[in-house]
Amino acid sequence: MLRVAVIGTGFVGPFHVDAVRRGGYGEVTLIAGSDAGRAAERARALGVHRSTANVADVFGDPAIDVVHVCTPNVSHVDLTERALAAGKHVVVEKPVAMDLDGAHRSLRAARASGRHAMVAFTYRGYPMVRRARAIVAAGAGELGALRLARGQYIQDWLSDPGAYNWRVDPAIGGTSRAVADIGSHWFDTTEFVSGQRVEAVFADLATFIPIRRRSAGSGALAFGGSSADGEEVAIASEDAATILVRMIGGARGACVLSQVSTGWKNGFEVALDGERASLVWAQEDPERLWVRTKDAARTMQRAAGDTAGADAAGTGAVPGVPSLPAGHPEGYAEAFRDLFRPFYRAIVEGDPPRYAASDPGDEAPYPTLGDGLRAVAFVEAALRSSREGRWVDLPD
Ligand code: SOE
Repeated sequence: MLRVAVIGTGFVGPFHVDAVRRGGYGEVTLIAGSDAGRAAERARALGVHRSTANVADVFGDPAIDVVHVCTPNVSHVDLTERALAAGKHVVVEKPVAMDLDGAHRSLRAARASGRHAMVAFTYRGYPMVRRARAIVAAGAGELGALRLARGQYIQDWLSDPGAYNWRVDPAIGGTSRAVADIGSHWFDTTEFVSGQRVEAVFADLATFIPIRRRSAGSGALAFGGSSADGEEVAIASEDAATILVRMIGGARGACVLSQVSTGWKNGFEVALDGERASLVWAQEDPERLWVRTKDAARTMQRAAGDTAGADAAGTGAVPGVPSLPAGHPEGYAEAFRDLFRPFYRAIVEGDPPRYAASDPGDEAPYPTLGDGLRAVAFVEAALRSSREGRWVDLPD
């Protein structure tokens, strides 16, 4: 049984703990966080026996095989490097780094370590996202040549001035907010489903709430609510962005990203318009995939085996995995479980680790640090494009 440590006591850590347990991938033996009390409380709440405020306890424990880095963005690179140097396999939250240099450092550290390392691009874990990818991969089949990649990722948890969280602090969250936090998901899922790479972006970033109120302890978690008082803090990172994209294969696209779209909670949508058909998948209705042709619009739903077999190829059902049969809705939590399955399987089976960004036709079984780096390149390109008012290429 693999031993697992989760570093981070915020919103996403419990989903990692839950996924490891429900997938039967390992035993979570340690929770680490910068605050001893919070780490202990979180460990108690999740039924994990040990907690620490000293990350050295994680890296120095030879019994720990896998480390999940679920901390604020600023520490992703450092913790990834240290975990890999200590011989651990690593799962790191997105964005893998706050800038491209950091993403390169993590990728280099992974290659040097020979360990498995992945980035938690959650939405690849949904069965209907994988189904969409399979439909597109059928190429000449159902969709035909891709014309447009469209979509949105809109939320409202930062939509009023009393909503504050580490993500709005550039020193902790990074220069970019909406693009890095949720735009990275749109970018990755769109490239994953379409099998095509974005080559250039033209972005317009907007900050609608230039001053927010920060009160002690308020809004520590994503979706943590807002507070009526607190000190006023000037905000530089973007609340929202509209981004045009050009894909290498000639397709064009656009996405709207926002954390201030009142009434929208996790409105993530990926849409691909091909010459013969169009696909739409929406995270808030995740078990359905819309396929539209000139004559008809139909929805596809999860079929038996879609989740149990959710490795990169969409095959290879794993006996004993507690997936629900089709018609029994699964969602966000299960996406983490299914995303991590091929990663843990690769560790157990001693498969060679993969580091490069996924290539259609030669895809890694899990999102690699190379994929994570691409998303950081997207964020940097969007920032620069918005600053300079021009198209900016992504590096190859
Ligand atoms: C907050 O915007 C957040 O928790 C993101 O950080 C996650 O990656 C996304 O899945 C849900 O929203």
